[in-house]
Amino acid sequence: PQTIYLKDYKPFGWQVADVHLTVTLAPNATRVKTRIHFEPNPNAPAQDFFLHGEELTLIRAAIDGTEVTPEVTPQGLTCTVPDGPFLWESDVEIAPAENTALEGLYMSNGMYCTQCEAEGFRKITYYPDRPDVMATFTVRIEGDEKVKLSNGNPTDSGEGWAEWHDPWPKPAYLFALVAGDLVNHPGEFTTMSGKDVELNIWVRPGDEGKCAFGMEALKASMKWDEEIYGREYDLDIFNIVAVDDFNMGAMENKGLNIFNSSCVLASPETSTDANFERIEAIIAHEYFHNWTGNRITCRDWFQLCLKEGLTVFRDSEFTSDMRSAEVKRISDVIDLRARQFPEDQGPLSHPVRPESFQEINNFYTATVYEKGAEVIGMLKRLVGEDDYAKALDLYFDRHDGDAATIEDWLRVFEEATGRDLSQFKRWYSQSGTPHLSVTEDYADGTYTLTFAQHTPPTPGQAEKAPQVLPIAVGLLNPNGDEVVGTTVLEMTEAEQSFTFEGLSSKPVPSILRGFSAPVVLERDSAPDEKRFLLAHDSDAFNRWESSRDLARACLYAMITEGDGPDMAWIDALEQVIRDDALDPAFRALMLALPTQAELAQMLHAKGVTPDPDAIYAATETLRNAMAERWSALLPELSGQMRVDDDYAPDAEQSGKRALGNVVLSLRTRLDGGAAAQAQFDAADNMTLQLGALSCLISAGAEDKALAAFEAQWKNDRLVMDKWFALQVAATAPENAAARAEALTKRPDFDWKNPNRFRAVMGSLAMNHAGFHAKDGRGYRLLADWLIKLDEKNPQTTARMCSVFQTWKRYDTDRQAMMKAELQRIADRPGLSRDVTEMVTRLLS
Ligand code: HT7
Ligand code: ZN
Repeated sequence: PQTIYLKDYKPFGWQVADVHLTVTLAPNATRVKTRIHFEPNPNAPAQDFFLHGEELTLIRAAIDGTEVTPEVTPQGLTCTVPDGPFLWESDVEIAPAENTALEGLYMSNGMYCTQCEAEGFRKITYYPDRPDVMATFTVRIEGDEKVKLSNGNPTDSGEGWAEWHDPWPKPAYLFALVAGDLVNHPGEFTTMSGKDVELNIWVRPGDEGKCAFGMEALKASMKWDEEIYGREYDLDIFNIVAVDDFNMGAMENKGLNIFNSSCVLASPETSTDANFERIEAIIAHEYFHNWTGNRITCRDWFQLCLKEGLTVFRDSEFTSDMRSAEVKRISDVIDLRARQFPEDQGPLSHPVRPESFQEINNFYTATVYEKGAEVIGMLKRLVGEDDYAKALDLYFDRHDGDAATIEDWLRVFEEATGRDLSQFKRWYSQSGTPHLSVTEDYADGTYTLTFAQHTPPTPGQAEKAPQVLPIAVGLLNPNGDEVVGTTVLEMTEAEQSFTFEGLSSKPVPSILRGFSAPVVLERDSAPDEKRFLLAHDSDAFNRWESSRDLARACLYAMITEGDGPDMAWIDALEQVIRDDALDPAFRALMLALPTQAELAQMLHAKGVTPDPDAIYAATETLRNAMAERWSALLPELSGQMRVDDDYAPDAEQSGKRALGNVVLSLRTRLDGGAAAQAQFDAADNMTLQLGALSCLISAGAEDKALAAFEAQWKNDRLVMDKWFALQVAATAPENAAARAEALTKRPDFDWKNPNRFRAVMGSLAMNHAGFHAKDGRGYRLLADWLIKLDEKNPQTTARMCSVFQTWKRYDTDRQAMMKAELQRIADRPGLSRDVTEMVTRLLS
């Protein structure tokens, strides 16, 4: 496959004035008639006229009304064109019913829908399918379906047809079309300038009752973006459509967002609190793209973080405002460490702005999204709230309507703040996670912190330069009072010292508060100091981190030295768990242990080969010790976490249920599942029902509950995804792969549906010791299914290949087995470009 480089960017030779599409729908023979007014682009170098096009049957092409015969290849067509402006026309035929890749125009449960990001529009018609070519679109849809939607505003309709016009110039990746026998949940919103906007969530009949939460989340997002960023919606209508078959979470098509149904449909009976929170965040994310992504888009796909990093940052700010900022920050860091750190520290490591790719779909990664958001968080921390707001205003003013770059983004910050951001820019080009070590010194009232940073080499980048690190620090005196409040130190050198004067005693430092930079902090402070911070730190993140450090150290000693559980930590934690002034959601996070994958990462970093069975055994032993130590406290806490009010998925109630469920999982270790069975039987919402079922599966006492759950929910696809996933995730490692395999034999294992496939195979990969079973059965099963899925859906297959990204950490037997499976995939004739690129990088 061909490699594309950022350095080779050149503008397209023509501008597109407008695009007219007529789409006549038929499952196996949809006709797409295209009319485009092209005019030469004065800012582009001379080039052949080339339009992307894949899997299209060209019926006719014409220039200025005269038929032409372009040269057609599997990638597109070239044609001789006039020197000046001209009208391009083409007719093509496509077969949406045969499109299992879920890219371009495809069918899901009889409904037509599209997914064009990143390069799917070229499967609909011949077009310059690149984000810097922006045009207004007029779309006529012909077909018998009751509902026919596209971008922009509806302009006209009649029996069997509907027309839409989108007045905002956009790249083709934001094009969308939906048609089907759908029903809507309506809503309305009046913008800050008094414009009424019609809102709709379109779903399959039967799902109408699951839209109310999504609608409220949409309105809250619209209001928040007006209040916080001054951004107003810009069309008469905003449509959301729920689709069952979708490769990712959702898509921000202009005025017509398309959602994986799992990311928009919600009801208390069928959705967990975590589902509600995720739905709220994704609706916000897609809505916020209207300004950060759509009105200002990316010049090329290397700039993906320009829209994704910023939009993730904005959606995390939104969630922090809607719920608890502290809990959100801790959750985001857990997620970053679980998904982005392994990527940055393994063979798939790439910069936030990659410099080359073969298949752009492989770069919708945690690095681009989540590390991209962290980079913006650091920028905001460095310049401060006011200058951040100034820079953003300038960005929106200056670049509205542009296809912009990271250089444009940083320039507005430089101009708004007078700062030189040339060193900061390394965050976009340098891959890998910086390691930050720290030493301290105290003499005569002066306290000095000396930091050293270094970033280990990553593929293609042996040498690393120092990066700008905002290090938020607070100092506590020995009584636990804060003597220096949170201060952001700006580190720019490889090694750098910062002094604090006038301290009457040696303080206890609280370093990297709020996880102020995405680094690995290396500080082996004494357990006493960690327990002190666990008890006294005013920074919630560092309070949590101190406890996490103690848990990591305890598990490390258990795994490597055969030590017993650290009872001093368990007792210190008990004080936090008992403190009913603390948010239950925060206490639930405090109770969770590091994941087994995180422990494997820690062991590897310390030069110890991780043994998944030993890691699993240690975490089980530690949890049992916690349960036994707190045997009297746990039922008491369960009682305190009971919610008697009507169900609401708000932060307060969901915090209580989160803590209640963690407590239940500990109690299950003592009572074999009696309390869990009682919770399961009485549950009137999915959070309690699923929490109880998870405990019962872990205890091996699930048969009755599992059957009851299936009987209750067998007709609800999204709930059954949970049923599939939980069995694999919560089963003891020795049975996980066998259980996953058995589930794949069920007739309702609809493996072509990405949600169902991920429910089983994604959960297997998450069951750390189960996936890494010594006999290699987990690896084999997953590889078999990846090979099978690649023939239908390369995108989802390629994304799932990344579960092998840590293969070089394990013992030689496991390494050899994983390598052999990757090689087996790589050797498949006809392997997709997506998967070829992934396995090649994984094996490098
Ligand atoms: N911008 C959207 C990305 C996306 C996507 C990318 C590749 C293939 C399928 C896809 N579906 C959605 C979603 C987002 O970040 O908001
Ligand atoms: Zn996004």
